Amino acid sequence: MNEAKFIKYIPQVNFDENEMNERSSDFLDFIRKRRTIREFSDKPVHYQIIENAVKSAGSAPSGANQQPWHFVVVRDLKTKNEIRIAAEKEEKEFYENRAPAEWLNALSDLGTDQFKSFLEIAPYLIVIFEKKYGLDDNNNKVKYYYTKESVGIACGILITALHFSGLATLTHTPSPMNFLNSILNRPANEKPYLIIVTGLPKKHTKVPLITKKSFDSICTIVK
Ligand code: IYR
Repeated sequence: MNEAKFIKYIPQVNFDENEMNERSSDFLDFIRKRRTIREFSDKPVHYQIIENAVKSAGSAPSGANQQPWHFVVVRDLKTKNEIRIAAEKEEKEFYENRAPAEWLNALSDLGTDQFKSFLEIAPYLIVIFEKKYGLDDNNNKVKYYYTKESVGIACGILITALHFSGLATLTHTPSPMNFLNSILNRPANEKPYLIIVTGLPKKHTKVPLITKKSFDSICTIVK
């Protein structure tokens, strides 16, 4: 059995209660301004912003600290075009044949369709892969734990970091997404999890008039 090693934990922040209240309320105002957009500007975005956001995501907690994620940042237009073509093929099938009426009805307020020009127009696609298992130096499988939960948390931090930097995002999930393994040359232990499309919004773009559930309906307090 390996001996776990510990170092002293130094709290990075030490706010008084008023400051904490104010910060939590400021954060709430800020995060509520996040909206998923579907029309992007083609204006370039400085690469370092994307790298910093991915590094933020990579700081996420994960099952047994196994960090079961891989991020592919795509700026190359030819690759974005290949992804668009493959995604639109799946989406056409989804909207025309695969999606049951109930699903299409659930999407009706969002104004989505099979056309995904944002995959080419937005300056960056960040494709997140979930590592279902690891590989050791001899290429033997290493079991990974809670990979879905871990990658979900990392994606939440990624979206928050991009929003904090002033960029807009779209969480895109063409289904199935396995074409991303071949286009992006990723190994079989990695399963595409999400595409985060990011950049600046197209001028005057609109977002659907939707609301979030009330606090009382999403939370129960046990006193
Ligand atoms: N993947 C399709 C459909 C879609 C599904 C859900 I659930 C959404 O919240 C939005 C879209 C598409 O991208 O159009």
